[in-house]
Amino acid sequence: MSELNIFLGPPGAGKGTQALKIASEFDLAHISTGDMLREHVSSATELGKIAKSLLDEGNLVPDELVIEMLLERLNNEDCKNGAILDGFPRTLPQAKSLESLDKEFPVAKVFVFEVNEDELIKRILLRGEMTGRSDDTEDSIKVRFEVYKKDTQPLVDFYNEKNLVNVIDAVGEVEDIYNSISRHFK
Ligand code: B4P
Repeated sequence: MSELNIFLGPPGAGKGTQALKIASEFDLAHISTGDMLREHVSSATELGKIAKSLLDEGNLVPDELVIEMLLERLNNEDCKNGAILDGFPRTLPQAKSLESLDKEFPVAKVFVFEVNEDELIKRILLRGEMTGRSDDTEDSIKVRFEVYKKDTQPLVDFYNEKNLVNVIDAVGEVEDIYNSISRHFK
């Protein structure tokens, strides 16, 4: 049995930053569906060709494609000790797809990152300037926030009903936020 830990939160909330640190400290696989999709785009795979414009606009990639990609990834040897899911699930169908894996890959904890919108915009635009990431633009940010509210935020209630949610105040120093998450893994 390999436990899954879900990092849920709006774009720019620091999920990726914290997932990297927690995964490395506790020997867990770090699975970022955003990173995986960007790799598909840069290698111009069939999935990458479908995903490119959706990512750039700030829209989600269709559930069936992301679910298939995730399920395949969970077969990797590095998931045996458990994994951090960074950016998955993002919709109710995606969350339900995990329920069907409950025996082998139960969801152990869900961390909900809370950051106000002004701070999120600041972080994303700064990253856009520094890295040139093609979805870190004002137009795409607007869409990403709308999509988050409509499709992803309902998952907080979904996991609250299962008593799995830990709310994280994700504004402040990276190290302080890391400490508030890591204590749940000790
Ligand atoms: P992601 O790559 O997951 O992008 P995101 O949600 O926008 O998160 P991001 O990487 O910005 O967040 P982080 O919080 O780490 O997804 C990109 C796209 O892929 C989606 O829009 C969608 O199209 C597609 N996709 C991915 N998963 C999908 C799924 N399951 N289903 C369908 N489509 C999917 O960024 C934080 C930034 O803030 C960083 O620059 C960091 O340096 C900075 N930061 C972190 N902590 C900070 C702190 N404490 N203070 C200040 N700055 C901080």
